[in-house]
Amino acid sequence: METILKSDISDDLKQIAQKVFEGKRISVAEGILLYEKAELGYLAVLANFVREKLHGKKTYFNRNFHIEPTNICIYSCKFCSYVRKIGQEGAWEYDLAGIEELAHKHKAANPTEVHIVGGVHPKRDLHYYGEMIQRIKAILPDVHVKAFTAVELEFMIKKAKMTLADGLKKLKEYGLDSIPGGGAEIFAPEIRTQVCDEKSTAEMWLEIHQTAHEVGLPSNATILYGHIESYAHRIDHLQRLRELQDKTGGFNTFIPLKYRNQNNSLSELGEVSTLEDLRNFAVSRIFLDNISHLKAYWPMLGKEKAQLSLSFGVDDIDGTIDDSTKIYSMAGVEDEKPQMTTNELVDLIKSANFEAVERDTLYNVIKKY
Ligand code: V47
Ligand code: SF4
Repeated sequence: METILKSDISDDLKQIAQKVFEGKRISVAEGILLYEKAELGYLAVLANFVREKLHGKKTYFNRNFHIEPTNICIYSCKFCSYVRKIGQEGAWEYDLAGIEELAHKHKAANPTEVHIVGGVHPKRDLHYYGEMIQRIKAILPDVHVKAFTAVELEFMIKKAKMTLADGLKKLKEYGLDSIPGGGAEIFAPEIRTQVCDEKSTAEMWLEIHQTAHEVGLPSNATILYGHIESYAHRIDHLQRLRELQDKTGGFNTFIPLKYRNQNNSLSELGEVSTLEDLRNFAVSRIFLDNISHLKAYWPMLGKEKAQLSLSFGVDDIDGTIDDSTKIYSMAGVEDEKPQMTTNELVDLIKSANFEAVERDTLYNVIKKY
């Protein structure tokens, strides 16, 4: 740290380092400056300082699987490789019996979490998904149900003609335990309207998460980066999350999702470099001083890059997955069958000199390795 403060870097970057070491919040302008001017090694030192202050060397993972009930969606986000319309080739929709089969199939792996995420199906409302949760919990009574992006929630609650608060309370009664971070994409309207014009607005996404926190449902947050957004747009996104977190404290984890470019309408854009991924993790860790955890979602990033990210502020690499998600293989990620055993996750973490900790969804420690 001393070296950073004395070294040959600009005064504005030194001031940012000073603030970070003193535990002070950095401003929007300083966040943009970090993206634009700071070298990777410099970002790594600052991000790792924040990470170690919060979590030491602990690196979290869980035993989870996904259920993707359907890829049929009323929207057509330009970055989405997974969406299909009713009757289109490649469309799928599980009925409730099919969902029960999936729960049975994954039971043997003894998961602590099921993550449910899918398209916004035109015919299904809150009560259908409520029954889905109940049937899953009848098979897996102790599993934590982390389900439905704000975009799916907005539609299913409106379709059931309920207010946001009543809809979320009702889902909680059905057994919903928390909300995943998807659907946030990028909040800045000038970019959001270009990449996902039709789906929930930024304001609606934030209102749903605020309401969820108020009714006692914790949640995660994401950003979709590496397409047509600028650094200022990324910081604007982080700033809106930081503001909401100041109000509610309901976010557990922030998950930057790298735009993957196969089989979608933005394919010609290409993908950003690993260097950019690491810079993005580091700036997120430094800027978001009030969200405890930073996750590298390995099915999206790849195992080795997820491991590398642990030195750039990341303290969580998601879970075993058990080959249960198609979102990323359809967008071009090499790993066609995403699954890791507990031992593989532990090895990945330990071989990078971090401490592996199995957690539940809310970061209660299950086992230290
Ligand atoms: O909102 C869609 C993203 C998200 C692409 O809360 C894409 O723990 C990259 O939110 N390239 C859904 N990303 C997944 C999600 C998530 C994943 C893991 C953990 C958690 C959590 C949440 O997937 C969507 C969208 O941003 N996405 N297409 C693509 N081509
Ligand atoms: Fe639908 Fe989600 Fe794909 Fe957008 S990202 S088209 S909301 S499934």
